[in-house]
Amino acid sequence: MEYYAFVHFSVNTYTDMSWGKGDEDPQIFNPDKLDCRQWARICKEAGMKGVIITAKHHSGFCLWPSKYTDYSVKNVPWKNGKGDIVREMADACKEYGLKLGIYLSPWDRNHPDYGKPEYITYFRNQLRELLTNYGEIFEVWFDGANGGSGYYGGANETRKIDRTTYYDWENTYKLVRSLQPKIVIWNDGGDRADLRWVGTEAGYVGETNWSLLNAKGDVPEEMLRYGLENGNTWVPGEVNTSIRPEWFYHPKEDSKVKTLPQLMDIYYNSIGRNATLLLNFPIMPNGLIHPYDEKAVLDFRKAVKEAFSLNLIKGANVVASNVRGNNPQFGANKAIYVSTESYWTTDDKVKSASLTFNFAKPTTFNRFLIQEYIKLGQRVKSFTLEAFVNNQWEEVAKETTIGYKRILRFKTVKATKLRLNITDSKECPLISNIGIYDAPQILVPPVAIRERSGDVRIIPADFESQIYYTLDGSTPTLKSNQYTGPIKTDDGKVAVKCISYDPKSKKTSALTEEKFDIAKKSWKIVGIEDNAANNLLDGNPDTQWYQKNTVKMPADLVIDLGKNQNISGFRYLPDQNWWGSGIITHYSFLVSENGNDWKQVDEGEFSNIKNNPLWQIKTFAPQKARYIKLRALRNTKDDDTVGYAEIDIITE
Ligand code: FUL
Repeated sequence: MEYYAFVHFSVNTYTDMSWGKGDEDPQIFNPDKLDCRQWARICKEAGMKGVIITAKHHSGFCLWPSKYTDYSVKNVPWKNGKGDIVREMADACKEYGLKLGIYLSPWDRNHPDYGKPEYITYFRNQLRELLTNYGEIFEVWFDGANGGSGYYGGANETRKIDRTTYYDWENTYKLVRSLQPKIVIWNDGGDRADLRWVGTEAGYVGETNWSLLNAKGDVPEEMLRYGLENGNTWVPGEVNTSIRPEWFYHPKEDSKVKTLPQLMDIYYNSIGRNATLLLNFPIMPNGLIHPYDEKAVLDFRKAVKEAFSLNLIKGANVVASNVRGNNPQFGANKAIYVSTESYWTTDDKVKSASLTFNFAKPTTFNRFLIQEYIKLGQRVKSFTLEAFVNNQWEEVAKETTIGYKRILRFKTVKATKLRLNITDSKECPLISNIGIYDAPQILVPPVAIRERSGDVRIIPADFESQIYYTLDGSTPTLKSNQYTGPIKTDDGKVAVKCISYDPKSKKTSALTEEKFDIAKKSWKIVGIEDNAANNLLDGNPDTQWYQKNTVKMPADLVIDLGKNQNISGFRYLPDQNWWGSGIITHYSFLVSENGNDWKQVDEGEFSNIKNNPLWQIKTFAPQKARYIKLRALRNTKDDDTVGYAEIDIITE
């Protein structure tokens, strides 16, 4: 299916939280403009094949009137408790020719029995409702996330489950398959099912990407990313990511909708790397997808279509180093799509082979697309690509796996011939489609950061483009200031808007918008000698600092702001590396005027920080203070390491 949608909607849409706690009052749920037909129309126009709806997220709140709980749309103001969003979604999908998928969170922060065997019965009852009453379901999504704590019917406690045994997946899978024989089961832990998580929510999978894993045993994160060459089970990767930083709607992210270049990167790094793409729309409190998200996804659709509109390889004369039994059924020309059942292949046991394409005239291209005939398995282990330029062969790419689809991007070449060399394969290679394309360049918006000195630095994505910016809130144009180097500012807050401009194509990029709080020039980290600790104040998300071996949880980080400030919140960015450590999940925040007498002003969790390590923003009633203390209570690995990429405060 390649490409389908996620929609995230629940009670926490109304509380601006990433995860509901399970105690949200259903009375807040009132999507007065709810229109699943709008969601379906956008998905359809965006070229998607289906939609997966969060029928029940971690909050436990049900978007359908489940017989087994009152914590659902039965008890909300919307439609006087007579509505059913899963039904409306199913009807809209039918109308627009989309498939319907169901997300049902195993972790339920509302249910009193969560953690006990009774809950599994409840969970299966709900599954039965969802997989019986809404027609054909193409995919079911069993999220493995579990932060422990919850409302749990009023108990308000932390409950630990053993994720390898508690849910008894084997029997749940049997139930699912008996109700929906054609369904695809997604599960990121426990027993392997039909699709795997790729280990990140950032929108990419490994360049090497095997669709195999072993049916049993641990799956380290690294394996989620690359698959397992000799795994014994077919579990292709599904890249799940949101069109905004978070999964649920937050008004503050209206300026953070993914840009066209970001979405194109995601496309090449998911669909272009043998995975499917599951792209999420957060639903607004009024029940609609935001117009910015709609525009972004439709522009994305247009750009993908434009890039792949013309396969320039068609018409080339193709010669293969080997054709199975010299049989034209498997001839070299079958490497360019003829039908879903056609492919080029070699004699048995041939594990390296090449195809040479001779063009009638010099041909310009910057994309290469290739597909294996996947019904007979994923075979190719490595390949190279060469272009014949100025009478000699030049290597354009050297890669590993192909799979269902692989797309390569490279600098534009103009060649008279192209050669694909399959250099290693598990068995004789089977290639069902190849394409080359000349995709238009897309201008990437710049990145703005504020250094510790207070200077604002704007980083262009390439060498050719120019940057224009404003500091007064207005939208930059070519008449605004041109960026030439770090921008001096006073110590106060700064709002930067900037664009890239390519003088050659005369195109401008999407807008970058950043708001920075007071400068950190006079801040000091108290009691730390390590110079590297400055990394957490340098404005650069890619540098970090760890407290380890020296601290035990709870671990404190104390900062002297140099003078009293009116503080109404703080921001924490965890380590941005793929296997980042010391990621704080539970914290408290304290302030002090003199550095001795502390007052706790906030305590809580950073929801979903492990899978989506974004800026965590916490606010509280304004406090006058010169010292701040971020106390880490727990991290994602339950050890004593605390890592910080950045710390910032929010002032009145
Ligand atoms: C994660 C969840 O915790 C997020 O809230 C979101 O639903 C995402 C798709 O999966 O594990």
